[in-house]
Formats: sequence, C-alpha cells, structure tokens
Amino acid sequence: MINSQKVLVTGITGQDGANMCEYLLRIPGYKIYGMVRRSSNPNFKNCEAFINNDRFQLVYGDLTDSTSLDNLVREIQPDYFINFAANSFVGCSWDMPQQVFNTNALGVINCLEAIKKFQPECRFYSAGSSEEFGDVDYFPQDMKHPIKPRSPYGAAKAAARHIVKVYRESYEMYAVHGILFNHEGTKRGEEFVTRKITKGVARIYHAIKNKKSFESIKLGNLNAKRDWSDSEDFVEGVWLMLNQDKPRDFVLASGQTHTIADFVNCAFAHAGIKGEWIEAGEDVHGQYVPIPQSAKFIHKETNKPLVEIDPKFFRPAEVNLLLGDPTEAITKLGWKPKIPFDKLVKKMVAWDINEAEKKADST
Ligand code: F7E
Repeated sequence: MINSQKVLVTGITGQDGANMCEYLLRIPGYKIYGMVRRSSNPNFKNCEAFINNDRFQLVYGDLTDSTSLDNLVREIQPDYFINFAANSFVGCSWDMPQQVFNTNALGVINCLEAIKKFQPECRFYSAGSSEEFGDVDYFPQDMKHPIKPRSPYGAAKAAARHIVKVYRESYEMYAVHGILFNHEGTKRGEEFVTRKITKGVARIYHAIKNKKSFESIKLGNLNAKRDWSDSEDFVEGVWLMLNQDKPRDFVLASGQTHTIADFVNCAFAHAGIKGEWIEAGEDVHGQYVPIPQSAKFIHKETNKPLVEIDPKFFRPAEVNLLLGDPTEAITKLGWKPKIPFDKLVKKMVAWDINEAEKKADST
C-alpha cells in the first residue's frame, strides 16, 4: 500500500458518516475505522456499500464514553478523526436537551482529549451547523456571522465550535469545525423534512398509480427557508478542510435558499403529480406571502389533499431563514458543489419511488 493513513470516522450509520466512508474508500490507500454505538437492533442500511470492504473496519465506541474514545485513539493511532456522530435532529433537542449536550458538545471534548493524550498529530473534524447562526442578523451568512442559536441542538453545536477553537489554540492541534448548512440525500433520516416529503410523495405516487386512497403528508412550518445541498458534495468539502496547511473553519452551503413549500412543489412536480396550494397567499410583485396554517396542497385532478399542516410539527423556536455564503470554501479550499437543489430533489424522489416499488413487489 503506497499510502497507509488511518481515518477514524464516527456516526457511520448516519447519512454523513456513511457518505464520508464511501468517499474515502474511493481514494486508494486509506484504511477506514468506522465507529458505531452498540445497539441490540443495529441498522447498517446506509453502510451496505462499504461494510465488507477490506479497507474498512467496524469499531465500537460512544462519544459520551471517554474511555471508549481513549482506547480507540490509543489503539488505532489515526491520522484523521472525523466526528459525524451526533443527535442531529433539531426537533427533538427540546425533548432531550441534556442528551443532546452530552453527545454534541461534551462528546467533542472527549474526542479532543483522546487525541491530545494519545495521538496529538491526528487531524480532527467537528461537524458544526448553520443552526449555530439561528436568529440571523444578515444573509448570506459567513464565518463572521454571530452565534445566536435558537435550539438546544444549535447551542450544543456552538459550544463544540468554541471548544474546538480552544484546543486548536491551546495545544496547536489541527482541529476544525465546519459550518455545514442543510445537506440531504438518499441516506437521510426519515424524520427530516426533505426525506419525509420525498417518502410521502413516493407513497402517494404509488397510491395514485394503483388507484388507491392515500393520506396526505402532515408538515409543520412551511415558510422556513433552508439552504439545501447534497451530503455527497459536503463530505468532499470536509476532506478538503482537513487537508490544508493550517487548520481553519469554513462554511459549506449552496448559496441558495428555498422554503419548505418550495421543496413540496418541486418534489411533487418530479413525481409528475400536479398539485396546487389553496387558501395560500398570492406572490404579488415578487413579495413572498407566508403560507397560513389553513393552507393545503391539493391534487389538481381529484382535489384530495396532498399536504396539510399539523401544528404538532411546529417547533418551540424556529430558525426562519438560512442562506450560507460558500465563497471562502470555493476560493480557498477549491471546493465545488456539483448537485443543485432541483437535481437533489429529483434524485431523492426517484430513489424513494423506486424503493416503494421494490417494497410493493416483495409483499
Ligand atoms: O427541518 C421545518 C422545520 O428537521 C427543516 C439537521 O441536519 O440541518 C438540519 O436541521 C425545516 C425546519 O432540518 C416539518 O421547522 C416543517 O424549519 O429537516 P429539518 P433542520 O432543523 O434545518 C442543520 C444544518 C443541522 O445541523 C441538523 O442536524 O423544516 N419543518 N415541517 C419540518 N421539519 C421536520 N423535521 N418535520 C416536519 O414535518
């Protein structure tokens, strides 16, 4: 093997950890150690493409168990430690704020301590989030934007960002905290709004095709705006961040923003299902009129609701507008996102329609 560097990746059963492993295994030479938390009912669906690869090894550990991280770093002696393990669902962070803080903030200290003690040359990536910007002051948001989180999740990620900086400056560690705006794909968890929509569209597509009745998709705030990209583009940006002369934090984003309602429109259009908003305001002279709670997205042919609002999906506090500025990542890292919004939605819808078809065939 010409290059036998070792990379420890956490969170490999999730979207980003799995995409990171796939990306790294396409580069010759690296040995990947993928960390998972032991569970009595493990789900390795996102790992199918690499779990049996000779250059991949599954290891057990937990961000909240510093002994497990110490042992892994001491034994593996990784050259890179990429931390994608987290409780990543903002919506549930109000229900379990301590667990979110323990994992997403204190867990990062455990990683940094393990590196400091047992392999200080190891380069560390901490998965930061646009949720740290929260109640935004301006757009597009860049690294200079103040930290103003609106959720326990955002507050925990902000704490992680500060501690990464502290370790970097105190111990001269190569430790970076990427500010990643929303990123999606076919490995996305079903509780996140994009996947919830594309899975719902696929379910409705098959119901219409088979002339069966269907339930509408129930969503919360349709007016929130998000800057969505493809997770597969982002893992490349993460790897570039880890391979600079000097450690530095960067924003990864598409530089475009869309409402949740836009995502709904785009997803149904890609499935060939014609829908329209009723009881929603008109977009007059380019002014966005927020969609009221009474609005419905109905099927034009049958007038049946495709999407309805259920207040149980509203959050105690919302981040209304996220729009990132990826200029520095593009100019300084040479990073280039390949998959724009429309292509991303199309890919997710096509995937979920196909998955639903396979499921129907097997029953
Ligand atoms: O919500 C609204 C919801 O849960 C997006 C994570 O990867 O990105 C993600 O966090 C928006 C919010 O993602 C539903 O209120 C409406 O405004 O898909 P989401 P998120 O909270 O933006 C950041 C960058 C991360 O770091 C996170 O780890 O959609 N929304 N209706 C809904 N959201 C959900 N989940 N479900 C709904 O029914």
